[in-house]
Amino acid sequence: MTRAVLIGLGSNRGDKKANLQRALFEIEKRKLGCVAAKSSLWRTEPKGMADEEDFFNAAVLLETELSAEELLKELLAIEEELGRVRGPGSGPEPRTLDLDILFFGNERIERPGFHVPHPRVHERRFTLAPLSEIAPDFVHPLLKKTLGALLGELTDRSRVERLEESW
Ligand code: PH2
Ligand code: MG
Ligand code: MG
Repeated sequence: MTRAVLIGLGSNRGDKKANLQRALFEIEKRKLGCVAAKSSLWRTEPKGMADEEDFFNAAVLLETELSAEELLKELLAIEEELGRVRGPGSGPEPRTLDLDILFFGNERIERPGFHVPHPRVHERRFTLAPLSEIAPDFVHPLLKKTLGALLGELTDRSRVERLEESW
C-alpha cells in the first residue's frame, strides 16, 4: 500500500542548504519512495531555542511503501550519516539535520518518542509555510482542517522568509 507522507526537513548548523540537499539525495538513493513534491527553501527564526542560528526548513511529499517504523529508522540513519549528534538534554538543540514525519497518510501513531501527526505541526510557521506550498488541501486527520486553513489561523508570528523555489 502506498502512503502519502509529509516530511519536514530542518538544519541550523554547517552548510544548511547542502545538508537539506544531501538529505533529499539520500532519500532517493535509499529508495524510500517517490518524492512527489518539494517545497521552496525557507529561512526561519528558531522557535523554542534562544540565541541560536536561523534554520533552513523545507518539506517534501514522499509516496512510500514502507511502514512508518521502517521509514523513521531510515530517516534517523540519514540524520546520523550527516553528523547529527544528540545531546543528553531534553529540549531542542542545534542540529545539522532534522527529518520529521509530520503526517503518515491519515494515520495516527502514538508510541514513546514517535507521535504522528506531529503534535506541534499546526502551531509552527516554519512547518506550515513549506507544507502549504506542496499540500495546501491536505486535511489534518485529527483537527479536520486543511493545512492552508491552519496556516491562515496561525498565531505564531515568528519570522519566515522564502529563499529559493528550486534548490
Ligand atoms: N525545530 C525544532 C525547534 N525549533 N525552529 C525552526 N525555525 N525550525 C526548526 O526546524 C525547528 C525549530 C525542533 O525540531
Ligand atoms: Mg523537529
Ligand atoms: Mg526530529
